Amino acid sequence: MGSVARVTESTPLITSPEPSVEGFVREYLRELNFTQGTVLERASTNDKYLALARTVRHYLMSRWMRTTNEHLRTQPKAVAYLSAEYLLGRQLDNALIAADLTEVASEALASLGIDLADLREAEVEPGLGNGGLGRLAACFVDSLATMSIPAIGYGIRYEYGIFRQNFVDGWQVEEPDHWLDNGSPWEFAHPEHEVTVSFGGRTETVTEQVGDDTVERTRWVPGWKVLGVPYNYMVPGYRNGCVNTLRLWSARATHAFDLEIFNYGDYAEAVRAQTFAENISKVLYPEDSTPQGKELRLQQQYFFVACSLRDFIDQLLPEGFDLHRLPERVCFQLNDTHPVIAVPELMRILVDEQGFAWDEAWEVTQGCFAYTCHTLLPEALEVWPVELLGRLLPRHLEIIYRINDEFLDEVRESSGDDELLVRRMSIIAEHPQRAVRMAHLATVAATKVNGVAELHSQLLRDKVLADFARLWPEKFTNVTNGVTPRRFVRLANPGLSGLITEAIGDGWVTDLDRLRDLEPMADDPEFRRRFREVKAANKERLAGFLERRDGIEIPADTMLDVMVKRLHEYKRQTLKILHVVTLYDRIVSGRLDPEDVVPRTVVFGAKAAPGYAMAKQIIGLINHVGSVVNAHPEVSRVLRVAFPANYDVTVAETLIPAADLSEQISLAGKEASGTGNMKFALNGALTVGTDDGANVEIRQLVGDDNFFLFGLTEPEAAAVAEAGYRPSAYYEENPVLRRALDLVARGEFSGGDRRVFEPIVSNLLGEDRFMVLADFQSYLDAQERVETAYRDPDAWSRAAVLNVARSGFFSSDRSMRDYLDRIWHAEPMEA
Ligand code: B1H
Repeated sequence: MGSVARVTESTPLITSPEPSVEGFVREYLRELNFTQGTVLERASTNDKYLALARTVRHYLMSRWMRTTNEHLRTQPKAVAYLSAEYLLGRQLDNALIAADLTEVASEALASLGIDLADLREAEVEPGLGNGGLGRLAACFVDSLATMSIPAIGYGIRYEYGIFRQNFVDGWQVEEPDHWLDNGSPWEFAHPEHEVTVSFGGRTETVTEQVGDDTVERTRWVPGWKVLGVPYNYMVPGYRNGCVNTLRLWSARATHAFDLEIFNYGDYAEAVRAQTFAENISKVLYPEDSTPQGKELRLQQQYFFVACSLRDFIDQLLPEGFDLHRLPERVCFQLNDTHPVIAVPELMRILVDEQGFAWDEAWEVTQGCFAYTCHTLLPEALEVWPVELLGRLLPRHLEIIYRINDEFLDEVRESSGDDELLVRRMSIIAEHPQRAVRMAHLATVAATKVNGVAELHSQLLRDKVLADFARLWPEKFTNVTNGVTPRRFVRLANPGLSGLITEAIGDGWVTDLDRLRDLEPMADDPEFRRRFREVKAANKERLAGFLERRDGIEIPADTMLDVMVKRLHEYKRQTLKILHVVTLYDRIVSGRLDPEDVVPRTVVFGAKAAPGYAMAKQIIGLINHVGSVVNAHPEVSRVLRVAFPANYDVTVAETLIPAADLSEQISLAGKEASGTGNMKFALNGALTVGTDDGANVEIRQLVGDDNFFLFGLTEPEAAAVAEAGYRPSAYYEENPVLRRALDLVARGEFSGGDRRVFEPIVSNLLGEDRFMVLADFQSYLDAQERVETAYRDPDAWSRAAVLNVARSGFFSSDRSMRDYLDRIWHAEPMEA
């Protein structure tokens, strides 16, 4: 703690080797022999992979050191991205591509009789996130590095990431994700930079003499402490010399804590205490969008945020830096409410530790934070019971109360004491229990609040945070999400990347708007033919992958219809499966000649939160429908269902480039943005989708002719809900829907057992909160249009190419530019 000197001047660096095949072989064998401690003949695949990962690091190392030194030396305004999740995906290929080393490495390994492709497969991806929110953070740090923005990502080094999903008889079973077991060659532990984090205890008031005045100060007397050890990960920019840092914190027991107990002679208790402390970074909570108010989760949030603020102030600012000027040096971007406890933490540092007056501290704090909201679902807005927060962080609770008091005074003043409004806006909710509303705290503290797509930001202003938007209209802004073209096109789709580069040069990788230059190619039959070739090859690659990985067989030459995302009722996987059931029913009952059906393979990928019973039921339904469909001799000639278990970033990278049709079918007004939708469009899939989240912007850009729109709009859905939605009316009036639901209800997919899927059926008929039945017919109609369009390969591939050409906007580089212009006001470093 503080024992390590700050780097203020550049020390001499050993420079990274120049890339050459011979050089790479040398570096590689040195790693294998000297670090891995083995020889080629006896090396396991994992040995070879670890040696390769470390070798690749050599080539990025001096860029990393140089980038870090430059940041420390020039002290530019930096972005500190605070996120409880980073869904990184495999690191090897990304590092190779960033360093432009793929060919050198591949040749070097080949000369040693090693296939690079085999080693890629040995990497277990760090799954330190649930879904879109965590993957977005990973895309953002990639873009920040590629744009040479001084930035650091802060988060948690979970020992267990998102669970591994297995299916047993079609039902989800979770297993722990031992991602660190085979070694973690991409991280650098720095125990010498450990940070102490306090919890519990009480507060007390002390009187201090300041000059002639006596002042009262509050002091936190904590009950227990843990240590945070930083683990650094390289975040390489794409071939630009910049390598930023992702710093993830791991919890350890404090030495003092152990000693005290050891002195009592209770060894076992001391070890137990250690385990208790280390539990904090043990496991990622697997809820996507509906947080459970668990104590350990609040501990995680405070833990990583306290470590990160300390680290930024102590390690990244020069000694003696005047913290009044902190907003000139940093913007802490809050990725949803999970890190919002950073707000009272910074206040505590400034007021209690630095002796700032409250108002001064508040001004600094308000200048340092910005908040991104990622949801519209009321149940997803985090609240912490006051009882729990006060027990774990008593000083922070006091600070939150004072922030609230002063804020509510402002509300009273501006509203003429509208007490209803005051109650609605209060940071403290009174019902059903007294609790801290983290989104309100974030909104009050932040310089800017942004939604993640145009529609979402509008709904935040009009509905979710409407009172706040009326009070502070200028605080609210939008930044539409994006995805990194490096991983999701260049790395995942080498075939398409090659085709694009041949046509328009390789500038698109870092300037995705250039994809516009492809537009004329959409009318070139030869280009379309080659585009189809690439698609076909990607389908073949996918078929091989699923065959090897899951033993799933995918027929060649069918329309690949893909729905991959977390399992959630609002995303409406049930709507998709009801479409499959309808096709099945029509064929089996002889109403539809299989000859008239466009053969398609429907692929699902989805994890359900382990405690989300309905989501797990839906997974069971998909698998059971799939088994019946795939086993049916007539139906399976034209319709297949594939549901590979454990959908993750690695699966996404082979699946998305092969897709023809992208399913984005949430009820309008529920999906904040979606980012899978962007990845599909960029890889030349057409979207069938509702007017929701970023679908709205995708459709505007690619054009109505190249997008299959269906369903209620958000205002329509709101009106239906207002008028009193009756799902059973749709069931009664639509025979096609009735037949499909009846099949499920009668046990067609559960061996005749009507009880198995009864909860799904009765939920749809009784409540159907996300209006699956209301949108059913419109969805079937859209799928008819899909079939018609797919029958004309030339027209389809024209539309697909236009999707690629017009989706450059969805690069996360563009998202970064928007954050820089609207929120961060930071500048790129000189090259
Ligand atoms: C999104 C979450 C989320 N929104 C709570 N909210 C979590 C909420 O662990 N938790 O408790 C975890 C995740 N994730 C997603 O963010 C939205 O649903 C997507 O629409 C959006 O594209 C994505 C990125 O903005």
